[in-house]
Amino acid sequence: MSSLNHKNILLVHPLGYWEGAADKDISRMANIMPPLGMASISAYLDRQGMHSTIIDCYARPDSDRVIREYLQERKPGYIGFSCTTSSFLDGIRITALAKSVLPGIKAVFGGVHVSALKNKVLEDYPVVDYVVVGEGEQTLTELMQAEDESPDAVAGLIYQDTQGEVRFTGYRKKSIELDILPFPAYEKLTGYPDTYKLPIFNYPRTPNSSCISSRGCPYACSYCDRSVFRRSFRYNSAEYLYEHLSYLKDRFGIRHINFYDDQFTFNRKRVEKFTDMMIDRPLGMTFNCAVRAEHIDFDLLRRMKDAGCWMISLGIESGDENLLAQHRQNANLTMLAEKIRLIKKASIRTKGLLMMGLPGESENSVRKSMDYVFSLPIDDFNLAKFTPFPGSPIYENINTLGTFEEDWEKMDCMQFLFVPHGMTKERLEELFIAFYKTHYMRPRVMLGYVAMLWRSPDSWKRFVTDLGSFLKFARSNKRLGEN
Ligand code: B12
Repeated sequence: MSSLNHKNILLVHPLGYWEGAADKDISRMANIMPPLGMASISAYLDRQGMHSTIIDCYARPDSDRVIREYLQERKPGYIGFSCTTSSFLDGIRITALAKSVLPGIKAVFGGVHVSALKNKVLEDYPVVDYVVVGEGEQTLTELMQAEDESPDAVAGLIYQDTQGEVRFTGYRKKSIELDILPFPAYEKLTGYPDTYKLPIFNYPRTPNSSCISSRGCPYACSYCDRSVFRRSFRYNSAEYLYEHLSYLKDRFGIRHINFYDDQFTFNRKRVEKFTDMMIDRPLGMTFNCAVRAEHIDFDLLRRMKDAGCWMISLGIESGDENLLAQHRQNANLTMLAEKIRLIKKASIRTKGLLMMGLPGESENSVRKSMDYVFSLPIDDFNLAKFTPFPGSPIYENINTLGTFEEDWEKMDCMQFLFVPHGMTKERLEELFIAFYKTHYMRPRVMLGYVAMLWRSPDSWKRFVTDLGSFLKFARSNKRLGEN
């Protein structure tokens, strides 16, 4: 359809939660985070002379109508989707809607789910025209520049050739140097920063935002899908990072940042430099980050505290060392406990990230996890229901390790779709509730939440405002999706 503008793309972040939970709208209420991958692509495209608009369905309850109107008025040549497993089918639904409005529009899918499934996406969902495997900035720009003429010359792309064969042009030879990227196009996210909310009790003040300063993770845990960045680990320099935060402060008034890097402290020198800059030229901002125990020590933690670090999350996953050793490298619970104590000693809040229902999980291993977590000075924790994602090493032989109901829309880590041998779904649910109940009933933890009245007043405001929905949600035995 020649009237379409091939230099224009509508980028859509579809909803990634199961319909059963959607009516409670807990996901929107609990935490809404900016889709940083799409915002990065959008800023990059604009710099290359393309036009892009972002519609984040999480932030726009009326997104179908907004999408339809945009397509009718602006007639973009492309519609692009950023999908996790749980949001993929919503992306497919919106593609059908888009093609009914603009029959010639091309649908491009990117993100973790399609990067893992590759050719299968086009084979099973003919409504999809292109899949971008891995980082999207350059591949999408080249695709839009090619205007359908020679997609075979665009690396990182899956398309259907004139014979109807689905082809992958192969991985891009070089990963992007992160300091050459413009800052994500936050300004294109409707209502940013106020529409976006970090999980309650996870920040001291507002406005706040999430941010990414590196890509990739050098580790290979059984449950983690690394199809997008594969084994690479790249990061923004301390200078770029400082500039990024100054920009967020000056342009949007952001006062707290949640870094969602897989390994914020992996490069010690970078963190030393960054913390020096934050101490010498304070921005009046605080931050949270996630680390691996191997990559922190007391000296670094003290610097981080002085630079504004408010909370550190640490992947514990399980308190059963034998189980842990089956799923991640360097499973050393003694070392992990020492590092958690060091974080507390540096007066930084700690959050433990755990999973329940991994292959090999038993009544005994859950008890061990509870004993372990409750023996530590952890302030908060998140217990995810283990979900085997396509692209994760464990996915390959998951059906030999238990029973797995592979229902993508429900794969939001809030349901036990996988039940390990020797366990039942009902028992896992009971243990899950027992884990949280025991945590919240402890006097130290209760006092910690009371202290949040002055440490994170906005969280309490949100909690009280949304109490009805929280209670309804708690009764339905689910836990908010967060990490
Ligand atoms: C931040 C984060 C969140 C945040 C915010 C998510 C959001 N709004 O984007 C929160 C906490 C809300 C969250 C929630 C969940 N998350 Co999460 N999250 C992440 C995390 C840590 C970083 C994502 C990110 O910003 N990366 C940085 C950007 C630059 O990378 P990117 O998004 O991948 O984008 C690049 C490419 O993928 C590609 N691309 C992306 N979109 C598009 C679109 C087009 C058109 C094109 C061409 C290319 C393209 O180009 C981008 C730039 O190069 C990742 C792990 C990771 N390190 O990536 C997990 C991760 C994405 N999450 C994961 C999961 C499981 C979830 C939850 C289901 C679980 C839960 N309960 O927490 C929910 C569901 C959310 C949903 N919408 O579906 C899994 C997804 C696995 C899967 N197959 O689904 C990941 C991969 C972690 C893991 N390894 O297991 N998450």
